[in-house]
Amino acid sequence: TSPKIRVEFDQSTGVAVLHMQSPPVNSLSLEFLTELCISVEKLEMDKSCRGLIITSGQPKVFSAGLDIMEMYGKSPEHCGAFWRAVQEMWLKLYSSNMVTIAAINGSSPAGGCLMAMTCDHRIMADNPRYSIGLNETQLGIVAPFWFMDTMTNTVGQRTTEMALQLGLLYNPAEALKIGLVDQLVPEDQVLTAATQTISKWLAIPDHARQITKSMMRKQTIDKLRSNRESDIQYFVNFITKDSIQKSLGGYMEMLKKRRA
Ligand code: CO8
Repeated sequence: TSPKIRVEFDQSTGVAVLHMQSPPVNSLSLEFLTELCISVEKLEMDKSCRGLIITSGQPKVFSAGLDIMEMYGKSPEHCGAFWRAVQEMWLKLYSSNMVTIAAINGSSPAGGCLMAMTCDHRIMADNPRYSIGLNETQLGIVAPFWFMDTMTNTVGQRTTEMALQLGLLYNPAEALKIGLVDQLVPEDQVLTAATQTISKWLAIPDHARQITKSMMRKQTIDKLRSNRESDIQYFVNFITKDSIQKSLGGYMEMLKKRRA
């Protein structure tokens, strides 16, 4: 199979651009997550790489979030392995020492929004057809505590409480207003703007910025690190329930019908 991740590293700036290229919608499958984690880990270990821009190589979509097919009709063992990979992605990105920027050039629901929220700065294409948010309740599922924590850390308690219960998806203007994204730019300028913004972040001494970032995020990260196994157990029990499987099945059908 062709690679789902393409990394371009510019030695002169120390910035890597990670292009997600898993057609049609960059859904986060086990294979995709494994490849993503390996790529990020390689960059993390490369001392010359100081910044990471994450973007999509697919038109109209940043990432559709978790691959629903990895959670639908699968064995508990499979669901467990999948969930461990989702945790790993979040841990790697949220605790990265690099400056991370999400160049959100399309819709970014659920797990896609989570991935964007792990970054230090979010730039979104100013196209009202795109949306971003944690819409889990709309699928009849519950965002795990660390999804909630990440959103709370980004936009605050009250906004998160409302957004999560209603499963809100925000258009770019609304997302900017609540601080879910930091900057809107015309669609064809997302990557250019990310490159400009990252150079400002890179002007700060690395060690001071890195320690500050890790102090700010430590509590949230430790909470998952020390509860990984029970979080996996909880997920597997939840997702394999008949009622939840039924909701997921109905949602997939709705996605397909919507297009027909
Ligand atoms: N997983 C698997 N397949 C998907 C997904 C997905 N997340 N999203 C889209 N697809 C499929 C579609 O079914 C469609 O398949 P087909 O070609 O066979 O009909 C194909 O991808 C293309 O999709 P669209 O035609 O819908 O493409 P559009 O460009 O019109 O729209 C969107 C793109 C906006 C991304 C749209 O596809 C969409 O809204 N997708 C659903 C996004 C979503 O709700 N994701 C939630 C995933 S759950 C999650 O991330 C967190 C779960 C936490 C679990 C906690 C439990 C305890």
